[in-house]
Amino acid sequence: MLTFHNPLHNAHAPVHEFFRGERVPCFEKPARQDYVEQRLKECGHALLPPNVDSAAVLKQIHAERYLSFLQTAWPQWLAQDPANATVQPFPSVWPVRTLRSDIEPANFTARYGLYSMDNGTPLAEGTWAAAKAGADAAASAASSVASGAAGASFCVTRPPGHHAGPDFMGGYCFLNNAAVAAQTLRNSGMPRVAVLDVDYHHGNGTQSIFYERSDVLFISIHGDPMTEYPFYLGHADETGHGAGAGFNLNLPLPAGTGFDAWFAALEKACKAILAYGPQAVVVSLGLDTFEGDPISRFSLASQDFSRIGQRLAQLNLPTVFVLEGGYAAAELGLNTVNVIDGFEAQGRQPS
Ligand code: OKP
Ligand code: ZN
Repeated sequence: MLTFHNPLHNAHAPVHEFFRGERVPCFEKPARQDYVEQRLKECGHALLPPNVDSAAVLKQIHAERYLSFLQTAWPQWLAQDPANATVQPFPSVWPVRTLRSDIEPANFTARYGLYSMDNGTPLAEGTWAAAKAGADAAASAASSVASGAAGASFCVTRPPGHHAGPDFMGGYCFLNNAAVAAQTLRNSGMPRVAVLDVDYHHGNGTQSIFYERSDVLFISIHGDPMTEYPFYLGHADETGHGAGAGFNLNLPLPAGTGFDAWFAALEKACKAILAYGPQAVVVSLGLDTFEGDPISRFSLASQDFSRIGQRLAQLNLPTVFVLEGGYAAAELGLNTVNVIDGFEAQGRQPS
């Protein structure tokens, strides 16, 4: 497995987020990737820097005006008041139903809200640099599989990406790294790509990006949106639209779900992937299904992640893993390596 990483992830380091009405230290913090890198190195996995520029692919999956906003958000925030250098911006107003989103207001906070689905995705000075380098790492991991240089690859990155939609950030996500990987595989000439999202939270951004397309199948196993973030998408009746009808599969599970029920959902997902007949699979690998996760409510144990890796290898398809969530930072390295080792051990056995 070739492992790429985001060398600039540290540039994205906002201080606070809102949690139950209080400002608390960010759960999505640089230490997460540091722990993963440390464990990968200990286990003999080399970390490669990105070698592909994702700029063109980003334009295929995100709106131009959203990308421009992200790229210039921090300078605009400073232009409003130089004292903002040490202040973290948060959106506080959103164009919900009946309000206009076609006009970009001149006010910075209004534009921030226009391009956000929540107030839980704080911007920092280096957000664009970090997010762009992460998208480059995802494109690199996908390219290595598309070229046949690797049968499987892994993209270690933060901030995560699967909540980021065509023209909005949300849920700590800015650029949709899994969508970048899937689109990169499509651009290489593969007719069909499957995205399997196993993060605790529904991958609303990825679903929306591909909802009307039949060339990318999206499948997600996640906490039931009736009670879990992102709340407003991720129900079982969302099956795709237009050309994409039948190419979206949501498998919501109740908070509290343990490994057996979770694995049964994974089995359904694997069957659907094989029925689709893709040339490659992108795995949006969130590890916040872990029992020790501070913001999620499934109860998978560290050793369960080896079985997940093993099962995914049995698909016997070119595979690109992209790191998403996982907030028990100290255990994130172990849980990540367990997926990789389970995947690779399976590959060494006759199936
Ligand atoms: C991102 B990923 C609200 C805190 C909750 C939403 C969780 C985002 C999870 N202030 N934020 O899917 O792991
Ligand atoms: Zn998550």
